[in-house]
Amino acid sequence: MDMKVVPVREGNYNLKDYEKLRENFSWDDMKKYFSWDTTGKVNMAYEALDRHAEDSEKKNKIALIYSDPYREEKVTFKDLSKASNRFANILKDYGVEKGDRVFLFMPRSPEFYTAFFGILKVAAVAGPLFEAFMEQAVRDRLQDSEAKILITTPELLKRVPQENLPNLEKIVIVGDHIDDSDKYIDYYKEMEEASDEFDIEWVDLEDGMLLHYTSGSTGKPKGVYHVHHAMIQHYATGEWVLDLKEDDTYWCTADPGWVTGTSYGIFAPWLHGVTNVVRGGRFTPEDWYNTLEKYEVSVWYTAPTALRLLVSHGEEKVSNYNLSSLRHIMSVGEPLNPEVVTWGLKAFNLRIHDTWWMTETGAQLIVNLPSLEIRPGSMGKPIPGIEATIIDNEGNELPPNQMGNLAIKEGWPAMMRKIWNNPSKYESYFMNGWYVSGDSAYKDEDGYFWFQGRLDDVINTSGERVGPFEVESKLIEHKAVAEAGVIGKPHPERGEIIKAFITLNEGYEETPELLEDIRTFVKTGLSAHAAPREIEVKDSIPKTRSGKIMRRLLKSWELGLPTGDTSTLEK
Ligand code: 6R9
Repeated sequence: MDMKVVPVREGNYNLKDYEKLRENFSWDDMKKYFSWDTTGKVNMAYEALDRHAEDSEKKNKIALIYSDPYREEKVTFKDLSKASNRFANILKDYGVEKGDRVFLFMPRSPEFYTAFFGILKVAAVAGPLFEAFMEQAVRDRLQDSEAKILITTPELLKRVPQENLPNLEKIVIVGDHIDDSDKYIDYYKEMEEASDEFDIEWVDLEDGMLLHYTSGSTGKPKGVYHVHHAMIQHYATGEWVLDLKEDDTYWCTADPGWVTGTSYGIFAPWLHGVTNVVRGGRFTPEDWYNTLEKYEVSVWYTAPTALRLLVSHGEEKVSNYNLSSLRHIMSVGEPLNPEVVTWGLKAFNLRIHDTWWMTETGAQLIVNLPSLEIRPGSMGKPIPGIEATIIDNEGNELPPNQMGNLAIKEGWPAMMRKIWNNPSKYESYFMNGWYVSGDSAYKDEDGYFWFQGRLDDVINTSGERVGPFEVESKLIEHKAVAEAGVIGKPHPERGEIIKAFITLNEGYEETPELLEDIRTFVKTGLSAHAAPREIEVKDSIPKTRSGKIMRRLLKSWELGLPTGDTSTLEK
């Protein structure tokens, strides 16, 4: 494999020496950044919001720049703090207490963030749901969490089940709604009447804050439960990885229905008191570049699927915009194809920094720090305070360059504290003191981690292990290929053969010659055994809302099997 390295760049970053950071590091040392170190009282909403609103120099700073095709709004720390006080009062009036689950089923908007902080201020547990969920997905989550209150919009209310939710007491409607039964709360009306003073509910570090539902390879989605303690790691990675500085304008493109949209769309930027851009609605490449240009975004956290879309629309587009404010780009959610890193250097003249973590881990664990050289295709190295390794199925550590299960030494601040209502599922993540990720990877001699696939996705063809990501990366280097999803298809002789689903770039048509050319391209560029024996052209590749290729779904289609839970499928 091509091992070109992208060296560290001076100037743009607050470079911190990796080894020095790791030396004698203790999470306890990070406490000094928070008021609870002296008061003993904690609440994420205080540290991320009210603290700035109380600071005479910060209070009138723009906390949130919200925009969608129909609306643009700038909200200061003070105003967001006051508004969330109002919402906290509403929740309290309706009897919400510490630990109650309050769910949000609504698009990104200033109201979303107001309500979110209001929930934390009463010490309830927030459960954000993707706005594109259909009724069954909403029901599963509200039932399992036994949510007491749901906040939604009139449009989305149609997808909120009205039966079999005995715990759901009230539905807050953000917008016009005619039904005046006392089940509904009119958001705008009550916000006007509520006081903007609120005594925040102080909690313990280990008290619950957030419930994110995520799909595994089997069964119903599981509720991953996070606590206020996580803020230490959000703050720390905000400094080391996001490289946030006082005057940054930061944009995380993720929806808060996904953990990236809360940990890094809410907590990390606001713990650092930076201006946070939120863009609602669907995007075109023009939209993305416009957003970066218009708000002079300096730090940008996005995902490979978005970057690949930009790549497919060409580098020339980038030069139509003034992106001179942009100084730092990061990616998460899926393997970052080396081709995209190379493209980023040309298109933005910037390194794209991959970061690896999971809903369960709550915050970044393996990253490309600005002060580390980038090895394209690698996820980077563990952050300070984190020990990562590769283990075999018995939980033994493996030497460098051997593929196995990526595992993390138990016990870091942002780690999930339970799986809601499912202790045995929670237990199943751990072995010999390691948190076992379910991702296959290897570590090179220098401590860089290389992602190979979800363990359940790894292809075994004629005894050769092939990571679908490697093949997908090669496929999209072909000039005709926009996106690719690769699976192993059972084969009587070879165990599995490689089947690729692809979409084509504009201007290309499916012909037998083109498919053969693509096959040869992989065969000569990667290896014969990695070349897909079958290629099928699609209009789109099924992905989760966080941008992961749903290989499981491709496989079910291929084998004519039931498709199982597809509630996180991007429609
Ligand atoms: C934050 C988030 C977790 C799974 C994880 C892995 C994949 C995430 C990645 C990556 C390769 C990266 N993943 N980041 N794979 N390189 N930089 O994505 O959480 O939605 O729970 O997904 O995503 O397979 O196990 P979540």
